[in-house]
Amino acid sequence: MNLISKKRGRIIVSRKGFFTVDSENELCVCKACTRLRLEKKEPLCGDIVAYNDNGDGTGFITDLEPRKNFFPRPGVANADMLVIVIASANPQPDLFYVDKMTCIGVKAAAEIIIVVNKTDLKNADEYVGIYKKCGFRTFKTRSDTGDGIEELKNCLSGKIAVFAGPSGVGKSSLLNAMYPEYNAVTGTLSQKIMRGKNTTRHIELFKTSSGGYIADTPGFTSIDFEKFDLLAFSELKGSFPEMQEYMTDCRFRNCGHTKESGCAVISAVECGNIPKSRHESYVRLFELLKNKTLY
Ligand SMILES: Nc1nc2c(ncn2[C@@H]2O[C@H](COP(=O)(O)OP(=O)(O)OP(=O)(O)O)[C@@H](O)[C@H]2O)c(=O)[nH]1
Ligand SMILES: [Mg+2]
Ligand SMILES: [Zn+2]
Repeated sequence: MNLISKKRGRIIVSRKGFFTVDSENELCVCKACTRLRLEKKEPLCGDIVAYNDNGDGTGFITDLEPRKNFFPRPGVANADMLVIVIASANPQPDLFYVDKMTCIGVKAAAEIIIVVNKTDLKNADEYVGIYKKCGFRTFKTRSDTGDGIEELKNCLSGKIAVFAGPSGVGKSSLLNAMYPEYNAVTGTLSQKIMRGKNTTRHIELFKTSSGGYIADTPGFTSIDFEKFDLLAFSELKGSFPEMQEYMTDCRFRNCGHTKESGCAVISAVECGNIPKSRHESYVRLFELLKNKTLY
């Protein structure tokens, strides 16, 4: 007969209602107990949970500890970092996408890391310059030669990091370069679509050799952003860290910082203290979010 014991651990895989909980490297595949389901408390990857271990590799999650934060899509709790990966070229960076992602990271109070990969294809200084000015930590990498990989790996050490970025920028390649045991699928989109046909979508945290966890997620798409109310209009002004110090100096107290006269944010853009592309993204988001009913 197996003895049930009470344990505490972190969810590292969520798949079709089953959760793999890691407790000091011992894995237990759990279901959520009925009470949690009735209370609509949905366990997420990254959650610290209390569970009953049946002693045979299965168990029941009985409680969720309070979360530091969570990313609603892809569904990861307690992330320390949001690592936004772009390529210096191929695909061409979509800065509006990056800026939407930074807003989501700021809202979750996760540290934002910007990685510009494929620096062999084009000089990455322009993009790195933009995001350094915002106060984000930035890295230039090449996953084929390993340039910048060690620095990025050190920064992730001991942290829970969510990787996000458009398809093809090299997220999986970077993870493979940092952690050879990771074995992520890389390659062209068409190859992946073929492969992806039979693979179940699930969310998984990979435990790294340096004591942290990585979520290599398909990431958020811009459709998610509009559909899921990831950011409310009332949260927009607080979502651009580099603008905060100027916002209090505008002529009008209720300044929208989009085109008002006497706007200190616009002056800072004009004299180069705030990157122009960031302000353009702010204005686009302002227009996008202001007419939404749900704030
Ligand atoms: N030139 C160059 N190509 C790279 C570099 N890193 C990755 N690639 C290539 O870019 C392509 C896409 O890489 P992946 O790692 O699959 O990209 P991904 O971001 O994981 O893409 P999704 O899984 O679709 O989101 C592959 O063909 C890689 O070989 C790099 O530093 N330089
Ligand atoms: Mg990938
Ligand atoms: Zn203003």
